[in-house]
Amino acid sequence: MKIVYSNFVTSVADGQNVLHDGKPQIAFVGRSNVGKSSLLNALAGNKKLARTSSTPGRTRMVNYFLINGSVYFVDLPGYGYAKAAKTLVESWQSLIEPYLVDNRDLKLTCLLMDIRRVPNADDRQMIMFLNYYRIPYIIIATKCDKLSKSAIKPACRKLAHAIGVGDENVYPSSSSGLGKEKILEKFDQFLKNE
Ligand SMILES: Nc1nc2c(ncn2[C@@H]2O[C@H](COP(=O)(O)OP(=O)(O)OP(=O)(O)O)[C@@H](O)[C@H]2O)c(=O)[nH]1
Ligand SMILES: [Mg+2]
Repeated sequence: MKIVYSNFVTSVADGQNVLHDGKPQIAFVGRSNVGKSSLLNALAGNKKLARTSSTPGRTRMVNYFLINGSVYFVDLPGYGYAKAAKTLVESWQSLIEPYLVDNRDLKLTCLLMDIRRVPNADDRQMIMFLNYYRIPYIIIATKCDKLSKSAIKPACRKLAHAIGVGDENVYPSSSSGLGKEKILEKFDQFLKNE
């Protein structure tokens, strides 16, 4: 997939109003602050597309970005932000879950995990959830620029091992564009498999 243009379409604050217009969707989920919005921007080659912030909890709605006029990248609120436990439960129940379950337009979910961190209970719950509902997903390891080049592959392997998936399902990335080609290639595969 070569991304030529991208634009913001809409934000949805209520799980009842998620968008279904027949265009395929690729979603970005993961802990708050893991780098979902930043990765989406890196892939699209547009730093101003999704809002990013060093303060966790920046993305609070389901945000739809149209890529090349034909595929949505969907930025979801993060989970696991301890200081906003109540809001978190609310956003999970009111947005993340209704977005993901029975979403016929959702072709792939990218579950993001910080390459430097050990998966926590929230991440494990997310994986169980994706498995339970048979939602196709890949793992994207974020912030790989924080590691030396030689440390990236072993760290991805360790992450794969920790969550019980094959090494080939973990894709290294960074907001500077590392890993972008392979991730976009993978997107193409899932979009073709309709
Ligand atoms: N070094 C480095 N920092 C990153 C990278 N990706 C994101 N960040 C930083 O991590 C912080 C969070 O990034 P966001 O993209 O806003 O994270 P998010 O997952 O969308 O966060 P929420 O919307 O709050 O759930 C920001 O300060 C980013 O600059 C990366 O690849 N490398
Ligand atoms: Mg965000």
